[in-house]
This record gives sequence, structure tokens and C-alpha cells, in this order.
Amino acid sequence: MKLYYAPGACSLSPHIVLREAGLTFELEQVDNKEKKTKSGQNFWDVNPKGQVPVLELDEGGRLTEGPVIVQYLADKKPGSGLVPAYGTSERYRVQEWLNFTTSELHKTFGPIFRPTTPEEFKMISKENLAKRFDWLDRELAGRQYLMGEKFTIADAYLFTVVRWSPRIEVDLGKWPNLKAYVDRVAARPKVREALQAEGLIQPAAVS
Ligand SMILES: N[C@@H](CCC(=O)N[C@@H](CS)C(=O)NCC(=O)O)C(=O)O
Repeated sequence: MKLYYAPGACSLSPHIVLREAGLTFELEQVDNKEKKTKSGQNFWDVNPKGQVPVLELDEGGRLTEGPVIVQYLADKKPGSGLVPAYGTSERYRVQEWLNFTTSELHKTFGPIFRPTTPEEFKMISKENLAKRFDWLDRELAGRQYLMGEKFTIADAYLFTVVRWSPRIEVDLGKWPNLKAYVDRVAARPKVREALQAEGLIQPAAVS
């Protein structure tokens, strides 16, 4: 499998899942502004939607849409516990989290990053995010991860999106449970590996 990614973008979520699941994969970096891949491909030819993540499949073809890609990957390793089995009530809970993250959080951040978005719109978007974070903070009280004790694909996605907060000058300190959650996920060895591979953190110094 090959994951097309841009450092720190929403493609970090399937990247984390690939590592947490112990799957074999290649990475291909995409310059999202120029729509070129590191190896020189025109990214529009890879994904006519012009967006990461894209997963090139071993059986041929490509899969897009992060919330679907992470389910595809986790279903390849049912023993990993990264996603509950299809048909169980827990599976729908995970899908509920994925959908919340994509529609209520991910797509609220997008226009705030864009330099052409009017300031007033950015302010309203930040207010909306703050309301969602208020609720999330209450949900996370006394919980390790979204589904309880076990890290799942829903955490890979929520972590990826919430870690953008400092880039839009939203201080997570206002939501202590959410802040602790992000720090907890960031400390997972496979998450650190993904962050390092994307150049988002430095490898730990060896003494
Ligand atoms: N619906 C897509 C959205 C993916 C998306 O928003 N990707 C962003 C990075 S986080 C992107 O590639 N943006 C570049 C662009 O739209 O030109 C998904 O959930 O995978």
C-alpha cells in the first residue's frame, strides 16, 4: 500500500493507523500547493479531488476520504483492536466519532487556515470550534480514549485534527481534558513514529 500525505495534514490519521496496525506501507509526500508529489507525479492525476489522504491499494485502485481509509486499514488487522467489528454497536460508536470529527471539526478548521477567508468568518468558525471543544472536554473527563481504555481509529483522527489548534491560535489549555488527551495520544510510540516520519517532531536524543 502507498499513502499519499502532506506533513501534518489530515493524512496523518491514516498514517498513524498504518503504524499502529503494523501494516507494510510506503509513503509519498505531496506538495498540496503545487499539486505535485515528491517523485514528480501530477497529484491531480492521483486524486482528481486534489486532496490528501489517498491510499493506493495492493489489490489495485485508490481509496480516498480519511474516515473510510482508516476503517479499511483497521479492518485488515482485526486483532489490533483499532476498530470494533462490523455489525457491533461499538462500530457505530466509532463511526459516530469519525463523522463528528470530519463534519464538525475538520471542515471547520479548513477555512480558518485559508488566507483569503474574511476575518469575521474565521472568528465565527473559531467560536463554533470552541463550543465543540467545550462538549468534547466534558466527554473526555475520566476517559483515556474516545472509546474508553482502548485507542481506536477515532482517536487517530481526532488527535490529528485537534493538534492543529495552536496553528490557529486556539489555546487548548482552556480544555484540560482535551489537552491531556492530545498529549496522551502524542506520547504513543507509533504516533511519535508517524510525527517523526512527517518531520513534525525531532527524534528523542539518545544519551
Ligand atoms: N473529505 C476529505 C477531505 C480531505 C482534506 O480536506 N484534505 C486536505 C488536507 S487536511 C487537503 O488535501 N487540502 C488541499 C486542497 O483542498 O487543495 C477527507 O476526509 O479525506
